[in-house]
Amino acid sequence: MYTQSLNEKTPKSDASDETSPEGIKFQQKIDADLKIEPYDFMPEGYRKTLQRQISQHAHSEIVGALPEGNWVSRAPTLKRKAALLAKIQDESGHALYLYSAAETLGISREEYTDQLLYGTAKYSSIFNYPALTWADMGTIGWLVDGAAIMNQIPLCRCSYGPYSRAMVRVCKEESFHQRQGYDIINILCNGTEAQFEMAQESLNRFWWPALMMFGPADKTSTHTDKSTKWKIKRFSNDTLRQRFVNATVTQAHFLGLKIPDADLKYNEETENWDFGEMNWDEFFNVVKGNGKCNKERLNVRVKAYEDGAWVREACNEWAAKQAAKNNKLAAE
Ligand code: BYC
Repeated sequence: MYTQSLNEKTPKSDASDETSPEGIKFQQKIDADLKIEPYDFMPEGYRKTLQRQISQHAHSEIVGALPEGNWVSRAPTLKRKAALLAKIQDESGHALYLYSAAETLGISREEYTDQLLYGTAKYSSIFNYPALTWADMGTIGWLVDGAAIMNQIPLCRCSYGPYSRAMVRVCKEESFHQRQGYDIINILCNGTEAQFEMAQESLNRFWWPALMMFGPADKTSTHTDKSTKWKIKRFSNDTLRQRFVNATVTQAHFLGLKIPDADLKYNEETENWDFGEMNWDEFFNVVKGNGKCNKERLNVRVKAYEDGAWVREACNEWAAKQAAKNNKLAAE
């Protein structure tokens, strides 16, 4: 989509450039709600923040398909199998748009992949939890894609053009994913007692990890201030988390499910659902790589990448042969 941007060197700038005349103009553009495009001037901090966030987002889409891939062969009906396959395909597509948008910032997709597989790049904490039952496919769609939509709709208005445009399509597809998840849970909740219990047990395991997707509390978030100033972030982590809780509690109650939080209480004054304290030790532990599935998820990706090396080599050989043939024809 944007790979032509790699053909020429993207303009770079030094670290102090936020206060330079170009840096001041850049901020004025952001303040006026104009988009920043790949060849425009941008401070190095802005570029780095976007490289980090967009690539983390792309990695999340790829790793996010792994818990679902596990359930394709075990989906209960052909309809469910087809929907799950379509969802996984959509997620691979999201990763492609996002890697393409990230490439416009001067790092190639291969380098981003390297950072994930052999470096310290992150992906969303939520995908380090196992999908143990069929109900988890419903909960993941309902809560994980639901949280993703809450976080990503504002990204459609992000100041960086390629990222904001990629997010428009991503959000439309996430909306379908959220509905298919809610539909699975709805059917289970209206089924047998055992099916209802399966849905409740799944909600019990995924509720808090879904809230953690929004990132650390505002007071400990390291990037929010700068990202808000640059209009990469439109709302803080806590604001979006609260909106998600407000929307989801009502849905859970409609289904007859109980949110696993003894402190959950409607606050008439703020018109929000107040909720209990998050287990931040668990969050940071997962982010550091020590969650239930971190090692397994990464190992699967490394194996897939290394097993596919011969395909990449064959494609490069073929492309080189074609180029040589075309050059020879052109010279005749
Ligand atoms: N997991 O300063 P903060 C999806 C890291 S949905 C892991 O608040 P920021 C999907 C953060 O990177 C999921 N790490 O950061 C859905 C930073 O560490 P570094 C993907 C996390 O960036 C269904 C540190 O904590 N969505 O793809 O301002 C199926 C401090 O945090 C997490 C996106 O990526 C976390 N949950 O705000 C398939 C959306 N939270 O980098 C796929 C785009 C925080 O300094 N991203 N950290 O070492 C964002 O909106 C923001 O990056 C976040 C974090 C709100 C996630």
